[in-house]
Amino acid sequence: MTTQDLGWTPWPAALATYYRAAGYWLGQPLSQLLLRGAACYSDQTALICGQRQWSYSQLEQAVTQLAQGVLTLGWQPGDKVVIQLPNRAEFYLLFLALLRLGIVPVLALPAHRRREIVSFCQQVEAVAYVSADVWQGFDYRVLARQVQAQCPTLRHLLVLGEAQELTPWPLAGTPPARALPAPPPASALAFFQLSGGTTGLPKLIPRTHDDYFYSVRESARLCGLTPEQRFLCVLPAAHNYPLSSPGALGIWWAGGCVILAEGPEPATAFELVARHQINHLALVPSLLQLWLAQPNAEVKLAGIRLLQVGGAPLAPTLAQQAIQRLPACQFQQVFGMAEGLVNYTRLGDAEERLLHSQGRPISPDDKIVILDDEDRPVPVGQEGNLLTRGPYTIRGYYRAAEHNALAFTPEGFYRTGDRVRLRADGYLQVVGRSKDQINRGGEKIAAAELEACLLQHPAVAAAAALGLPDEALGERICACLVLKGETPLGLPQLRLFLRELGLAEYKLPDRLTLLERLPLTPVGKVHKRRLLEMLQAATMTKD
Ligand code: OOB
Repeated sequence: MTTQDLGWTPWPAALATYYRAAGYWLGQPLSQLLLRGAACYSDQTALICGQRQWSYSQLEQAVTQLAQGVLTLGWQPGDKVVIQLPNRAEFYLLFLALLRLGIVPVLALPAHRRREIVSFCQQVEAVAYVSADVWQGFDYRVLARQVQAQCPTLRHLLVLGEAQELTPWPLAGTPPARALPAPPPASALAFFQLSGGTTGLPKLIPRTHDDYFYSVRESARLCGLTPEQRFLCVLPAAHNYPLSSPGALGIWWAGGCVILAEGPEPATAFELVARHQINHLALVPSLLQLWLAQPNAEVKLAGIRLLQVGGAPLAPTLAQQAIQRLPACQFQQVFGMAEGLVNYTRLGDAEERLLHSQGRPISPDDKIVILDDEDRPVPVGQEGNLLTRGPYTIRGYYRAAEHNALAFTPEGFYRTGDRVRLRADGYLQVVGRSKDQINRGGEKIAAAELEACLLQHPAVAAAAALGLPDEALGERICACLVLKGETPLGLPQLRLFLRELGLAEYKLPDRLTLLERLPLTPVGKVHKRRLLEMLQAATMTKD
């Protein structure tokens, strides 16, 4: 099948052959992970969620049973299903059941709202949308009905919990214990991750069984995971980092135990750390800072043996604090992206590397290229734009030919939008980014998406969204607006307007600045760097 038929870009045949020959791609679907787990670690605990727990064989049985149930709904291999669930065991059960059947999930985050979910459902022509009933005060059933009104392909709105008139999960009746169809080929599209994005609407990232499985196995190996691992998942479970770097899937490859936390609040998370003898955490820098600021943090976290930090720039001073205050713990920086490439500092690396680098790639065949703005290679040690290609980095976003022509080179290298330096020791240092994206505590916001929403406000003549440096979150979102008339517009009103447009809460501006005009570049684009300097100068005079 061609790229056009599939909607996604497979690796060129010669490279695929090479990745197989090199042993990266084993030709096994991701469901193999679970079968192997049941065979190798059968009675050991695989998953804990609240008061419930599953051994490896129970997990495998529960997934098989759910897959049988899903078949009774009439979902077919190749169908797409948007999943939006909080950190509950059912997220993993459904994800694994769909992978087993070759039904392709789109992994939405609980924070997404109508605008994002409609876009995902429309892009993949989803047959179903799966959500919780109510979580953190938000009623997903209302969202589900709104989404269905805009997405005629949706046949089921499956609700975990109180479903009202929608389709309830647990599914009605016991499914017939029939044999499942053959699992999908490993080269097939397995599921979609979401891109932090740089454009008006979030792009979908097609991951295959072969490529993802490789990144999981290698991550587990180089992070030194063992059956003793007790991993507390505090970040949204669907995100690439807690799912596969090495995340829950890496833990199950290694025979360890995943414990789910509903959220990252220190009080509840610390309680789970104590109750379940947690020894492995994966955090973003803003959470690390918050957790270390809690009273007796070093006592409460004394049992941690592997502390991973990634998703956003980590200040060396904060890294040093963590290393000093948790001396029994291995510290690891993780610089990854849902598109593929993941870099880790290695266990046992010297402190200088742990503090000042973001690691090196998983695979010897992750090709790293660093180019200047004219696409010329820069010498080692010099800053430039990071491009990459390799056995688990996508070759194109889903159904996005126009954007792919910009985001990928003709040779298939992905333009990450990150500004990096390659050190003489082969490690990467992230120094900034060229992409117009805001990184708010690890959550990515495409400035263009927010700007498109801001421009929908009837009072707004021009809009620019910027990330302003912030002590706690790394960056906060500032909306800079030029208004059409004299009618004033305040931040609360603006946030309400954006919320009503159906934009996720984490994309709403933290700050609003009204200007007479936006500074422009010679070609008439908003001069973001100058705008940032103006805002910072204004803040300093105010202080
Ligand atoms: C992870 O994935 P995404 O897709 O949410 O975001 C990727 C982007 C990177 O391109 C980079 O701009 C930023 O997030 N980033 C970092 C970083 N890790 C990610 N920037 C500076 N330092 C780091 N350590 O965020 C992700 C995926 C897998 C593993 C870990 C993180």
